[in-house]
Amino acid sequence: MMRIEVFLDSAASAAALRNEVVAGLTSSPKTLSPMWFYDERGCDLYDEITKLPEYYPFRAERSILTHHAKDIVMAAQPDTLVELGSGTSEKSRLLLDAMAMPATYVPFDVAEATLRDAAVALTQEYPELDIHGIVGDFGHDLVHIPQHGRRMIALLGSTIGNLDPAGRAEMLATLRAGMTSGDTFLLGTDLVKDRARLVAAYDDASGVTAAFNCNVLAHLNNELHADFDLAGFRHRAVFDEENKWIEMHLVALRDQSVRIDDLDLDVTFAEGEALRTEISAKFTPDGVVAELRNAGMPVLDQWTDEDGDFLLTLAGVDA
Ligand code: SAH
Ligand code: AVI
Repeated sequence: MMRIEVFLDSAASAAALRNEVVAGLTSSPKTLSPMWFYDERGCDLYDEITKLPEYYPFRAERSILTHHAKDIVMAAQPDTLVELGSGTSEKSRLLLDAMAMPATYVPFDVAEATLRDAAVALTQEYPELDIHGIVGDFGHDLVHIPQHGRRMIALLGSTIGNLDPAGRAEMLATLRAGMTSGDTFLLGTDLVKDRARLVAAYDDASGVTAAFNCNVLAHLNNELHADFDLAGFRHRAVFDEENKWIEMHLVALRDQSVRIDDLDLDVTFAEGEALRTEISAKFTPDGVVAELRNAGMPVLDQWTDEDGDFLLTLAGVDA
């Protein structure tokens, strides 16, 4: 069984894009939300990133799931897996394989085509799985997560690291408010490590991450009739030691002015000026425990991969 509910109507998402782009490009420093990476080309480029030798987080998290999906499912006893930012649902299969069938899977993503493709493939692979997909923005649409069943809500891929601490606290509080006794939260987070490995993971030798980053400008050109010259910017990844996060920037290679017709806006960039397109926070196991505890989600267990690169944390709800 499969059904997909779409909460992002095109008018609402166009309005969100317009508001966010005006705010981000008129602020100092200029910023954009990483959510705008994930058009169809962006999803394909992310998929390529997951196969890069430098991008260890995907493989490390998959290795934890390969070894511990049974332990996680045993501890959580879910009959429904809700997955936020599910993408191609590749790693989700490891959790589904460990769950007793029949079960329900709720993939939740802003990228409609990617979610639909994943849902169709899963109906064929898991005949006893009831798939209830949700196309939405987890900044607004968490209220639409179905309430029935004993749910494990998963947020994998260190996607939570794309939020700053205040944004994470807000998202966790919203999630906690929607959870009831017996529900659990499974969180994947990348761990703080050697700066060189961190930077290489976001600035690979073959330039795929650079293409992923620049694609956000093509997305704005398409959606907002802007005239960003992609050759006028270069990709940069830096590790901010103080905040313990990677920042991805697009750095202007020359003074330039960009016209965004749909916003009736002209934006100027000085040579060397950076547009921040993503933060990707890196965590410690204790830090994750504290953030979850503060949100009313006591930690039940934590697992890492062999090299200690990545962390999965299972939390419950406080009484
Ligand atoms: N969970 C997968 C994919 C991670 S990529 C993995 O671990 O590999 C991040 C995913 O989150 C993408 O599929 C993207 O479309 C989705 N996403 C990003 N921002 C979102 C938002 N605000 N609301 C819903 N989904 C979002
Ligand atoms: C999915 N997300 C958490 C990835 C990350 O590592 O921050 C996206 C990504 N950005 C650059 N490379 C991968």
